[in-house]
Amino acid sequence: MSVFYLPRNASKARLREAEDARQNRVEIMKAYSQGQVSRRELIKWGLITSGGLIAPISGLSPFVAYASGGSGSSGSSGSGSGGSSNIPTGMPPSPLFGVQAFTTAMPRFDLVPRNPVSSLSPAPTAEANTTQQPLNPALVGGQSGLTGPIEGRPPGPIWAHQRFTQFPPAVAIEMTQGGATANTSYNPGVSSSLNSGIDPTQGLPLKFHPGLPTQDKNSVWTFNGTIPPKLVKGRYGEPILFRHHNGLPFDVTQNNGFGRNTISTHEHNGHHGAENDGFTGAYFFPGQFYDYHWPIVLAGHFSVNQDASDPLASSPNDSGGLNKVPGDWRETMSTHWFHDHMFSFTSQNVYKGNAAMFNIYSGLDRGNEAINDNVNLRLPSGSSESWGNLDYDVNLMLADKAWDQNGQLFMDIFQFTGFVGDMMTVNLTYKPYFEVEARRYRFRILNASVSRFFKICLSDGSEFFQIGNDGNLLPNPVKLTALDEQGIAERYDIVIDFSRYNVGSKVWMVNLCEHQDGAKPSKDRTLADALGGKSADPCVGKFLEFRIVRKPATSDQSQVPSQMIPNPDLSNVPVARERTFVFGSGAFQNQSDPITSFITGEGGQKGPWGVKVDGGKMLNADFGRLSAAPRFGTREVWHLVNGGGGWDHPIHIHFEEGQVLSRTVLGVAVPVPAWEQGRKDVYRLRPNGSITLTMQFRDWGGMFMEHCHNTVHEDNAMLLRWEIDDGGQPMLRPLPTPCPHPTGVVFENPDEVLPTAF
Ligand SMILES: [Cu+2]
Repeated sequence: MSVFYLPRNASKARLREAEDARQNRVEIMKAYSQGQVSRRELIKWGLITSGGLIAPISGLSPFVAYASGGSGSSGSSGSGSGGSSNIPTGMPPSPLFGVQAFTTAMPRFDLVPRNPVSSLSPAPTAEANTTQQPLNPALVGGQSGLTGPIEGRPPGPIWAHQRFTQFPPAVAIEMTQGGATANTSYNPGVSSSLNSGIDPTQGLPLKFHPGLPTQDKNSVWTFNGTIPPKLVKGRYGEPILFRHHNGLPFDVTQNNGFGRNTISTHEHNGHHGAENDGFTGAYFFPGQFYDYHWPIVLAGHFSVNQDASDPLASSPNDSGGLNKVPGDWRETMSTHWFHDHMFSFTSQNVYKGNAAMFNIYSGLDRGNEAINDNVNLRLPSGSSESWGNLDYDVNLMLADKAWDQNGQLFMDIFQFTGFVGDMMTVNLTYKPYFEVEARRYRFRILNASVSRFFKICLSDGSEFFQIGNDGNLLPNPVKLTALDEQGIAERYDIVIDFSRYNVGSKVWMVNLCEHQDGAKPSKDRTLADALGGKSADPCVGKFLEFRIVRKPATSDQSQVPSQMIPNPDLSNVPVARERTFVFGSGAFQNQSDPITSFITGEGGQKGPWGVKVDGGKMLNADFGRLSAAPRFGTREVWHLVNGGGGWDHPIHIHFEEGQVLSRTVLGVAVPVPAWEQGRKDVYRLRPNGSITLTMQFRDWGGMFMEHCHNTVHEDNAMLLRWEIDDGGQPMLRPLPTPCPHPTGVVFENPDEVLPTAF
C-alpha cells in the first residue's frame, strides 16, 4: 500500500491526476462543510458509501486510479508509477515554494494578557447574560429584525457557573476567535535571546514560514486571528474568567472550504463545572461571547484536605512563597490545552487553528527552578519571576498540515478514516529551528494533529527524561531514548539536557511514526531509517532543529527529582460499578434530531464510527442521548475496548483524571509502561487493544463527554455524553439537552437514555 500523499518526484501525469481528483472533491467538500448538502444526500448520490467512506470513484477518491490516467508516466521522467489500475491516485503533495527545512526560527507561544476582571464589560454573571442584541440576518436565513442573547451559554440555573460566589474570578482573559491577520502584539514571555532572536515588535504575518504565502482571512481561524498559538498561565486557587468572543464570519459559506463558524471551547482536561467544559452541544454563534469560569481547584477540593493544611497542596504567591489550597495534592495538574469542540466540526476547527495551551502552576510545579523549600520540584524553567518562568520551559505544539497549490491551508474533510497532512509544523511553523543554551530544558509537547500519531526521539539517539504524561507529572521520571507513540491530544512533558553538546552544534527532534492514512500508525521506523529517508511519509524524519548557541547565561539550578507526584490512593474508595465502552465502526443511529444527532443515512444506515456501551448497539453520536451517569462522589472502573485491529483510538474522557489499571492486546494482558503509570486523560487503545482505568467523580456536575481524539473519528461520530446529575440542585436527573439557536438556546428532554446509564 502506498501513502496518502504522492511523492514529490511522482510523474507529472500522476501529480496532475491527483490535483484533478482533489479539485473534484473541493466543490463537494465546500457544500458539505457549509451545510448545503447533508451526509444523507452524499450517500444517496453515491459519493460516500453507506459505511461512511468516500466512494471508490476514480477522479474523486485519492485511493482509486484516475480513469484516464491510464498508461504510464507520460511526459515525465518521474517515478514511472502512474497509471496501472491498482495504483491509487494519491493526494498531491503540498507545494513548498522553494522553502527549505530549518531556515526559520520557531516562535514561542504568544502569552495571553492576564487582566483584572473589572476590564470585562459587561461584567461576568453567574447565569448566562441573555441581554438581547440584533442578529445578523446571515445567521437566520436572511431574516432581519430578530434578536438573540449576547452570551451563547445556555441560560438558566443548570448552566450557571457552579459556586460562582465561592470562586469569584481573580483574573480575566479575553480573546476573539477570528480570521487570519498579522500579529502586532506578540508577547513570547521571554527576551528575544531566549526566542531565537525573534523581534516581537516587528509584527508576525500569518504564514507557516516566511517563504510561504500569507494565509487568507478564512483559511486560518485562530485565537485573535494570529500566530503563534496562545499560552495562558494560571495557578491553583486563582479562578480565571475566560471570555471567548466569536468573531468568525456570520455567513457559514465564508470558510474557504472547511471549518464551521460556531464554536465551543473545551479546557482539556479541566476539573471544572460542565458549563465551562466546552460541551459539544453548547456552541455559540458569531457575534456572541461565552464566559468560561475556570476555578482551578485540586480534585477532592470538597472531600480531601478541606482545611488546606497540607503544604504540598499549594499555589505560588507573588513573593516566592506559597498559598495552601484544599484538595488532594496528588491531583495537581500542569500541562493543559484548550480547543474547539463543535459537534461534528471539531477536526476542521482545530485544524484551522482553534488550539491553545494552558500551563497550570502549583507549589510543586512552580515554574521557578531556584526556590528550595521542600515543596518545589524545581523543574527547568528559570528564576527571574517568583513563578511561571518560561525561560527554559517551552511549549511545543506539533501538527501536520497540508496546503493547496496556492499555499492556502487545505483539509480533505472526506477522509473519514482520518486526515493526515504532509507538512510538519511546530508552533504552526514549518520545520523550524530553536536556539538553546547548553543546559536543561523542559518541553511540553502537545500532539495537536487531527489523526496523526508521533513517536519522538533525538537525532543522536541520546537519552532524555519523560516527566509528564497528559496534564500530569509522573510519579517518577522515566529515562528514554525515544518516547512512546503519542496520540492526538496527549501531552508528553520531557527534559532534555543540552549541556552535553558543544556550543555551535546541532541536534534534531525526529519523528519515527509513519502513517499511510489516518486510521492508525502503520509502522514505527528505526532512527536510521527515519534519518535515511526510508519512509514515504513526509512527516517522518527530522522536524525541529536545536541549535546550541551558548553556555547558560546563569547557572542551571534545575533538577529532575526522582520522586514527583504519586497517584492518589484509591484503595479505601469502593468501586461503585464498572462500565464497558467498545469503540468501533459500523454504528447505527436511533434518533434523527436535526440538532443533536449525527445523521448517517436513510433508514438508519451505518455511519463510520461509534461507541457501544455495556453490550448495547454500536451507536453514532447524539448529544441528546445520555449514555452513562456515574453518581456524584463515587469511584468507577471503565473498560475502553478497541473494536478492531485496523485502527487505533486515543480516547479522551473529560473532567476526571484516570489511573490505568491494566492493558490488553488481543485479550492478553500486557504491561502498563512506566510512563502510563501516572494519571491520564487520553488513553490510546492500540489496535485490538483495551485499557481498564479507574476514576472518581467529584466536586462538580453537569454533562461531559467521552470520545475518540482522532477528531475525524470523533466528528463521524465516535462520541458520547455522560453526566453527573445527582450532586444536588439545580441539576436534574437526567439533564435537559441544550439546543443552540442564534435566537437563544432551547432545552429538550434527552432523545434517549441508555438502559445502563444510571
Ligand atoms: Cu478513533
